[in-house]
Amino acid sequence: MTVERKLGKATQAIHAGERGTSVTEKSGMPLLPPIYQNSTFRFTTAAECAEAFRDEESGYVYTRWGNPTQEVLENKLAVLEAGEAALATASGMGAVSTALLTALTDGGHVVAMANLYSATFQILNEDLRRFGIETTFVDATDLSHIERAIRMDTKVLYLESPTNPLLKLIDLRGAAEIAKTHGLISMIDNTFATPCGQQPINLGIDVVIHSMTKYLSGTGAVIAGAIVADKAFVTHAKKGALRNFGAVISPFNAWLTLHGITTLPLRFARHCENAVRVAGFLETHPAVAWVRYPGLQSHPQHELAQQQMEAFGGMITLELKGGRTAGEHLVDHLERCALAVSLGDVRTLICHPASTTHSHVPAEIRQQIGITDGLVRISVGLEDIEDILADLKQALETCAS
Ligand code: LCS
Repeated sequence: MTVERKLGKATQAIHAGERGTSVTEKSGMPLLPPIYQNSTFRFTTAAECAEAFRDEESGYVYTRWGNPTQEVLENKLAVLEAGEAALATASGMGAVSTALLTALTDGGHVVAMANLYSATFQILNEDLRRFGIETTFVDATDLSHIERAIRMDTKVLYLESPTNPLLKLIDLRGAAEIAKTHGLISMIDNTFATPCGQQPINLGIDVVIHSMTKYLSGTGAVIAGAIVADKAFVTHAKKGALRNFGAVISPFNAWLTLHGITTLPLRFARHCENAVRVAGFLETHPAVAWVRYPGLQSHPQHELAQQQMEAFGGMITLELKGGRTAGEHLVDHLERCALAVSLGDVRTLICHPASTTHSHVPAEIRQQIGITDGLVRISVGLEDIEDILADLKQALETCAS
C-alpha cells in the first residue's frame, strides 16, 4: 500500500511540474525540462490543426497561447503556492495588470492597501482611473478601514504583505473573510514573502501575484511574473487579458525561472537567516533611528508575522538618524553591498525608495504613508554574513549620527 504523504517544499520546488518529456524517438528523457524556444507549432493535417484551435488542451498552437516550457514553470508554482493553477507572465507588472484586467469591468471600484509597489499604485491611481475604475487606498493594517471603504460597485481587494518598502503586514485571513462576505476578489502581491514565507491561498486569498524577477528566479537574470489562483480565474486570464494584451513570458525566461525556483527553499532560508543577523546589528547601531523587519520583536506587527508567516524574509527597512544625507553617505561608502533597485537577488542590494522605486508616488502621499526621505531599503543577499556585516559597519561609520 502506498502511503499518501504531502511532499516538503524543497522536494516540491525541485520536482513539481517536471514530468520528463521525450524530445527524440530514442529512449532516455532529459532530466532537466528542455527549453522549447519556438514561437509556433506545426501540424500534419488541417483537421489536427483545427482541433488544437478548438480544444486548446489537445495541443499547442502558438507560444502567446501556451508553450510547454511555460507550463512546467506554471505547474511548479501552482503546487508551491497551494493553488489550482498558475500563469507565468513577462514581468511582475504583467501579472498585476493581467490579474486586474481579468477581475475588473468598466466602472468598477477597487479597495487597495495604501502602501504598494509604485507601479502598482500608478496602475490603480492613474491608468485604471482613465477607464472609469476608481480605487480607494486604505491603511489595511487595520481591517476596519477595508470594511469602511467597500462600496456597492467594489469588485477587488488588492493587498501587499509585507509591503514594499515599509514591510507593513496585513491580517490576510481577516482580509480574505471580509472580501468573501462582500463578494470581492481578494488579491495579494506575495513577492516579498514568496511561498516559503506564506501561502496566502491557504489563508483564504483568491489570487496570488508574483514578480518572479525577485526571489523566485533568484539570480537577477530575468524579468518575470506570475498569477496563481483557481482554474477558472487562470483560464479566464490566459484566454483573455494575457493572450490579447500580450504580457507573455518568453520560453527562455520561463526556463531560467523554473530552474531558479528549484533552489528557492534553500535560498530563502539563508536570506532569512542573514536578514535576522543584519536587522539585529542595525537595531543596536548608534547611527540608526529605527529598523523594520517582521522577525524583530520591535516590529509593530511581530505577533501577526508569527501567526501567518512561516519565515520573515530577506527585506529590511531602516531610517538613519542623519536622514537623507546619512543615507547617501551609507550607500556611497558600501564596497560589497550593491546600490541597486530590485530585490531577492543572491547579492545584497541597497536602495533609497524615495528617489528610486517610489519616486513616482507623489511626495505628499509618500509622506502620508511613511516613505520618508531618509528611508533605506536592504535586500539581504546570500553572501557570508560576516562580510555583509563588515561592509555595513564600515559604511555606517561614515554616517554622522
Ligand atoms: N510587485 C512588487 C512587490 C515589486 O516589488 C515589484 C518590482 C513588482 C511587483 C513589479 O515587478 P517587475 O515587473 O519589475 O518584475 N519591484 C521593484 C523594486 O522594489 N525595485 O525595483 C523593482
